[in-house]
Amino acid sequence: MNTEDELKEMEWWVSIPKVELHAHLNGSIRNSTLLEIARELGEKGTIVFSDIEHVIRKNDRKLHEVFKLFDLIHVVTTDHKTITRITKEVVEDFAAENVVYLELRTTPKRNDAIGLSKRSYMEAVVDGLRSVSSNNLEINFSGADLETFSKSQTKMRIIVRLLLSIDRRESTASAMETVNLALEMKDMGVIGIDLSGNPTVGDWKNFFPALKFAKDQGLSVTLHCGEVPNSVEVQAMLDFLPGRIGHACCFQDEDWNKLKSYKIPVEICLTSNIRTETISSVDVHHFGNLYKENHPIVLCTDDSGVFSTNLSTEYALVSSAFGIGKMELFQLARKAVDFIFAGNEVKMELKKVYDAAARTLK
Ligand code: 6MZ
Repeated sequence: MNTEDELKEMEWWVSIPKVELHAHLNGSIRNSTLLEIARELGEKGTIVFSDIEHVIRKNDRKLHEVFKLFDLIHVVTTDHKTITRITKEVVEDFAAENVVYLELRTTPKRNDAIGLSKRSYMEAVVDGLRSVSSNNLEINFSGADLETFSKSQTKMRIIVRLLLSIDRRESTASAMETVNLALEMKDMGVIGIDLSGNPTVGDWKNFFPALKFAKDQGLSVTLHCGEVPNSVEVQAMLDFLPGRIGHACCFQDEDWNKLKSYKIPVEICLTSNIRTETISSVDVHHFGNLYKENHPIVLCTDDSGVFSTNLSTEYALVSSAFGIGKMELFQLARKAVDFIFAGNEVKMELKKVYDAAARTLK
């Protein structure tokens, strides 16, 4: 394929409506923004810019290095003003490539030194969402006014909902605090809980009480599951019957059997898995088998900033690596609507978006 054909091909993947269900806020920051903020902090003497610059610019990171990078990113981004800014930019970037529904996840953080609480962190995120609407982009994030929103024909539109992440480093009490915060912020677009963070850290038993409480209270739950080999944990996670799981890279036969019999949807993060070497190459990625068996799956980016990708690129990659045609992948994108955590009203709205797109696709 020559460059012109490649560009046309990519335009097509950008043009189809897409649903993003696994995107971490601080992993999705633009590199340019990260470097700009780091440079400013360097000038103020808060950090040494050159120490950070080469880590940010580095592209091939193994899984354990990714978590070191996140600690660094958090030093640079975790204040109210920056959180508001990056939330706005991340949503705008997804909207610009026709992501019509985004479940954005982030870990509420506390830093007493700068007066940051988990709640004020999340309020800064919501401020970022509020500031998204502009002349050419409209956002619906709280569920209110969905009817008016769906009638707007002139602007680009994106529906955003929030998932609060529990970091595997957190204690049970801290995880419980996050779940209570999620319940308090239901009317601000928070619909669920995610368990993430370094998979070699922490114990399922510590998170279980908070996750069970979340589920009992009607919050949806998604779990990072099987990023490293740990069959005991994977089995316990699957038996918890989460609404979805992310990754599923290091599964044994018994894990696949259970996943498939429970029909738990899997958030597939191809580029992330390859870059972190949790899967050795695209052609042996479990996407192939799950797609063939018609298991519920959704293509996602994970950390578009950290792994220099976007959702359109993930679709293009799947198409070329597995030889799947455009219309088949359009149908896969549409099917993802069934696995979102938002309710039926949003699902119906999104199906309308897909039906309209199907009429104009070439
Ligand atoms: C596990 C991950 C992750 O929450 O500060 N995170 N956890 N596996 C991954 N795959 C590579 N990618 C990101 O976003 C960054 C945080 O998300 C989790 C980590 O806890 C990371 O610190 P927020 O917005």
